Parts: sequence; structure tokens; C-alpha cells
Amino acid sequence: TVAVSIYRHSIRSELEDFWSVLRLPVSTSSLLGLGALASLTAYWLMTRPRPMPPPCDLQSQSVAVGGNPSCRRSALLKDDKLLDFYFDDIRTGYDMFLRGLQITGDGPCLGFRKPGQPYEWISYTEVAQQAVALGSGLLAKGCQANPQQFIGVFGQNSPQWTISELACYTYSMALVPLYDTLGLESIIHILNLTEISLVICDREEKAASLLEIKEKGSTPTLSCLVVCKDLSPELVERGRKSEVDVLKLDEPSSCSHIFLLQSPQPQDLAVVCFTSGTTGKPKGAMITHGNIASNTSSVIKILEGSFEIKQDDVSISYLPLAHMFERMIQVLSMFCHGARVGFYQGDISLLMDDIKTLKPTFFPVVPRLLNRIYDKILSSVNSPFRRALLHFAVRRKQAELSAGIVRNNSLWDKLVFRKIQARNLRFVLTASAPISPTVLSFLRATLGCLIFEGYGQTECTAGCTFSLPGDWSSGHVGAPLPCAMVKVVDIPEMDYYAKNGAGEICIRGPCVFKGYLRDPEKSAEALESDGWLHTGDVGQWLPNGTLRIIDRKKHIFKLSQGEYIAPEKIENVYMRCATVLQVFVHGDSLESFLIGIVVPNPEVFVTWAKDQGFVGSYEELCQNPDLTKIVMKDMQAVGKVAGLKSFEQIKALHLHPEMFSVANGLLTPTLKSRRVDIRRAFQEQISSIYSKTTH
Ligand SMILES: *[C@@H]1O[C@H](CO)[C@@H](O)[C@H](O)[C@H]1NC(C)=O
Ligand SMILES: *[C@@H]1O[C@H](CO)[C@@H](O)[C@H](O)[C@H]1NC(C)=O
Ligand SMILES: *[C@@H]1O[C@H](CO)[C@@H](O)[C@H](O)[C@H]1NC(C)=O
Ligand SMILES: CC(=O)N[C@H]1CO[C@H](CO)[C@@H](O)[C@@H]1O
Repeated sequence: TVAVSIYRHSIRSELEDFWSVLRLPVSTSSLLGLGALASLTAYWLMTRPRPMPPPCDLQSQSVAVGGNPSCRRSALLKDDKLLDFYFDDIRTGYDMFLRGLQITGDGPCLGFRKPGQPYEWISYTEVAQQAVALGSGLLAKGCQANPQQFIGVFGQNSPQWTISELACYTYSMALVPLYDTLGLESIIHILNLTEISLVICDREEKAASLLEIKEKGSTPTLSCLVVCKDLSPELVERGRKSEVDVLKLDEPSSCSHIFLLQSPQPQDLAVVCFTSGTTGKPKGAMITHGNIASNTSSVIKILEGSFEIKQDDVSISYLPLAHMFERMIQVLSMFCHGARVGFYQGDISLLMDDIKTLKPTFFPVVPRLLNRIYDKILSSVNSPFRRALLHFAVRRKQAELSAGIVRNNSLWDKLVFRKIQARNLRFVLTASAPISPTVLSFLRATLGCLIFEGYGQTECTAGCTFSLPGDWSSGHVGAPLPCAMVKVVDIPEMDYYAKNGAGEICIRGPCVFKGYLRDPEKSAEALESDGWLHTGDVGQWLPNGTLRIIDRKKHIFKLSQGEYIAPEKIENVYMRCATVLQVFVHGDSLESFLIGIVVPNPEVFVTWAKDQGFVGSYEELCQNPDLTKIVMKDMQAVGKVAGLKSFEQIKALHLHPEMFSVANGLLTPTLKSRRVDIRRAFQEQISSIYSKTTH
């Protein structure tokens, strides 16, 4: 009663105030004042920030499974049963496309553009028809409609790529994406391992490069190449000589016979994703339709209620379709909701123009690109005043973020960020590598759209954790997706223990892959018999149930005296030497000390050597044993400062004048050292050093 009477009283006094305002002598200035007040109030009401309703208590985003705190699942699940499907009737990647087809029919699906032109769109119905026609053409060429039939796709992102994928799914065939950065040797290995007979190529050059392999006799099973455009009669003729049918894309699909559709089952293989690891030959991760459906369903589940993908949403496709991440986004976010995907022109330097034309609402990114945007924003403010204003505005927006509010219509957005913000952009998803918390938090503030971070790898169909809506803090990769159970296991040699919530991240659930194609040994290394996938990443559980990636389980070995060595940690220390450009640390359990292979930094090495009293060209200096000793002393000094133990320091050094690169096979496309290959390349020097010092 008291509360009610207070309420009544306040209402009454407000009304009285209101009338008393009206009784005031009416003057122009007071009317103006009133109008200003009303419009300010209306403006505030319209633009009043509202926090996004979080899907669960953000202070406990994951739940211990079976009382074991190091093993956790999403807090969005009712019990320990993981999520396989979101929509009951959508159990395969193919079903997701069909759902979009059902929603929109003649609505736009895939878009492409010629330079300087607007986007042209292919409708869902047309895409489905083209997929059926192409699939039928493949069957007419002797392919079988079952998941043991592999179809290669070799090309840049384009509507034809996606149509080829859907053609495979329409007839339950499995897709094997090929891409340039794999390198020729790996492509030969893949074609040989999968015994592929047919590859769809986007351009004639790709077909020609495969034909060349066939001519050398390395890929006996290859018998048909389909080229999407511009096929010259010479190549057809050249193919005929080595018994390879070279066709244009519309030739196989113009065949009049349409085969009965053969939809895949959830347990059927959808794609074999080859990834080039840091060592050895590429491994083909086998991903099923059920894997795809579970991961996408999980993301839909997480966004439930806070973000809904709508039919008029648009995504831009420029990240390689050969990787799971990009394809999941298309299937997940776009097809399943009847939304659109526009392809970039194929030239990354024109990406910004494509974005301006397409105006995507959904933008998948990798951290590298976000870093570039961050640098660009910072370098565009050159006066001290504008820089101070920018930082102040960013801090104001970050304060809102920590209250769960994301928006693009605050005063700061209008004053400071308007030029930076992309029109229509609603959703950004970053994954595939760690992003710096500073960059992420800065961009969340400045871009004013939702930026989610995910963590995962191909082997768990791209994703196993995901940031929850409402938690806009950075420095973690979110909580387990509803399709994944995540645990950390001890790594005693690196001092990580599950009882402290830290260890190697392992994943189990419907998104985990089925092993590597025809490689039981590697499969057994990655997958335990009870289904746990070992990621090789080291994670730490945070008190609110999110996961932080803190390290990488290293290539660890023991020296002969029994000490554990993590060479990558040591290399990271030696990298701080000004003279060192690249370094590889070698040792093994038969020897008692470590050897370094160093590529000196060509920009400073010659002048530095001169200061030490040595003259000569870069190559000559690399040969000089006395100078080599001085470089090693330098490295040891840096190592000592960084706290390396004596057995962790190199005791011998070889200087090498040629950089490790992707081209000479010593780095992976992601610029990590291929340790096995480097060791092989320097086997002679390594053996000679060990034999000299031990005998
Ligand atoms: C292809 O595979 C066969 C065995 O299946 C092997 O003997 C051959 O060396 C392989 N060729 C290449 C180029 O890898
Ligand atoms: C602000 O965000 C909304 C969606 O959240 C979007 O529709 C709108 O275009 C954005 N406005 C600007 C100016 O960026
Ligand atoms: C979760 O914990 C991390 C680390 O303690 C913190 O940075 C983050 O802000 C927390 N998230 C929320 C929503 O409180
Ligand atoms: C299908 C899908 O949603 N894939 C996602 C799986 O989860 C990871 C991260 O958690 C995302 O990056 C993928 O996009």
C-alpha cells in the first residue's frame, strides 16, 4: 500500500508539474525550449542503449560434466546430452540448403560481379537445378552416387565452386577441395591417396597443371577434368593424348538424362579436408554431414534470441572455401535461413570495392584482416587532438561493451566512428587463429557491430567454442558449443595440470571428425578410441566457464641426460637477437646438447660483422667459424637473460644464408617451421657437428 500511494503521489505531482508548465505564459522561447526538450527526450528514448539479453548467466557459461571440473559442456544444454540437430528435419549439410530453398525459392542465393559492375544473382531454384544437372553429368561420366565417390574441386571461391559442392551432396558424393597453397607435391599425394578420377577446375591453368602431373604418370586414376570457363581446344587435344577427358562445365551438365536424387545420410562422408600440418604430408580429415549439421546447429542455438539471420542478410565469400571455416559460415548462416552469399571478384586487393558494392551484413574474418583494419584506423588519425578524441571515444564505448551494450548510434558513433563503420554490417565472426584482446576490444567499440570469436580446427568441423552474446570481454575464446564436450588433460612436461584447470584441450561430440582418410596411424594419434580429439593446443578454464588458449603443446623431446626440451619456446627467445632472422633448434634423445640453425638477418648482419672486425659478403660471413662463435655467444647471452636453463642453450651453431620459406618447403603456408623437413635439409650439418664434438 505504501508503495502504491507513493507511486500515486508521484504521478499526481508529475501531472501537476505538467499543467503548471502549460499555465505558464506562452512565449516563443519557452515553446522552443519545450520543443528542444521533447526532441532530446525522444532522441534519448530512441537511441537509449539496451543490453543484449544473454542466453545464460555469463558468470557460469559452462557446466562441469559428471562432477569433473576439468571437463565441461555448454550451460545452454539441459543435461549432458550434446546437441546433434537444431531443426528436427535438418540433419545434413544438404538439408540446410534445402531449407533455404524452401524458404525463398526464387530468392537470390549466390552472387558474383564483373569488374566495376553491380552484383548479379543466381536464385536458390536455379542453384538447385544447376546442382542436379551437374551431378547428373558427373554420374553420366561414370561416377557413383555414394559417399565413397570422391570429386575434386580445384579453384577460387565462385558460384561454380558452391554449385559443385551441392552437386556432390545432391547425389551423396564426397567433396575433396584442392587449393594452390598446398603445393604440387601435396596435390599429387592427395590425388594418389584418394584415387580421384574427376576434378572440377575453375580455370584452364589449373586443369593444365593437373594434366601435367598425369602426363608424368604420378596420378594414374585421373581420367576427367571439368573446366568452368574458357577451355581451349589445345588442352582438350592434349588431354586426349594421355587419356584424360577435358570438358567444359556445361558439357557434362547438358546431358539430357537427370538422375534420381540420392540425398546423403548424417553418417555419410561429406568432405575430405586436407590440411598441411607443420610436418609431413597433408592429412585428409573426414567430415560427415552429421558433423556439419551439429556445428551449425550449435551456433544457431547460441545466437537464439539475440541474433537472428534473416532472408535479407548478405555474406561476402572471400576466405578460401577449401577450409571448413568459410564453408560452415555459408551453410550455417546463409543457406539455412534463405540468405545470400556474394563472392568477391577473386582479387583480394579489390575486396574493399566488393564490400562497398555488396554491403554485406555478415562478415567472416581472420585475425590478420582485423589487425590490418586496426592499423589502418590508428594510422588515419594523425593530429594529437584527433588521436586523444579517438581514444576517449573508444574508452566510452568499451565501458558500454562491458555493460553488454553493442550499438552504432551513440554520440561517439556519430561524431567519431561514422566514417569507419560499414553500412549494414551486423555480424563479424573471427576464427582460425588467436586475435589480440586489444584489437578485438578496440574494433568492437569502433565498428559498433557484433563481433564473435570462435575457436576450433578442421578436425572438429571448424568449431568447438564460441563467445556468447552479451559477453563482449576479450582474452578468451568463449564457452563450449552445445555440440562439444571440452576437457583439459595434464601435460606434466610443460607443467600444466588439469587439477589447476589447464592442459591440452580435448574435444568429444557430434562435431568431431571421423579420422584421417586412409591413415590409421595419424588418426589414432589425434583421436582416442573413446572419441576424444586431441587438439595440441593448451587451454585454461576461467572462473566464468570460458576457455583461454594459453600455449601450444610443443614438439617436445628429451635430451640424453633426461631433460625435457620445448624447442619452439627456445626459438622464440633466440628470435630476440638482432642478428637472428630465423632459427631452428635441434636436439634428440641420443645427444646431450642442442644445435641451432640460424638464418642471419641480411639487413643488419654485414654491418654488425664489420663492427666485430669481419668483412665480406653475407654468404662469406655465414661461412666464418669465428663469427659463428660470436653470434652463438650473443644468442646465449639473450637466452640467459630470458631465463633459459643451461641445457636449453644451444652449444653449437650453423649459419645458413638462405631464408626458410614456403617455396623451399621449409615453412608451411601459415609460416610455421616444417620441423621434419628442416631437420632433413640440414641432416648433413647436424651429423657433422655431433660427430665432431662427441669424438
Ligand atoms: C601413389 O601410390 C602408390 C601406392 O598406392 C605408390 O606406390 C606411389 O609411389 C604413389 N605415387 C606418388 C607420386 O605418390
Ligand atoms: C547500425 O547497425 C544496424 C544493425 O545493427 C544496421 O542496420 C545499420 O545500418 C547500422 N548503421 C550504420 C550507420 O552503420
Ligand atoms: C570471464 O572471465 C574473464 C577472465 O576472468 C574476464 O576477463 C571476463 O570479463 C569474464 N566475462 C564476463 C562476462 O564477466
Ligand atoms: C557451422 C559453424 O557454425 N561453424 C562454426 C563452428 O564453430 C566455430 C567456432 O566456434 C566457428 O568458427 C565456425 O564457424
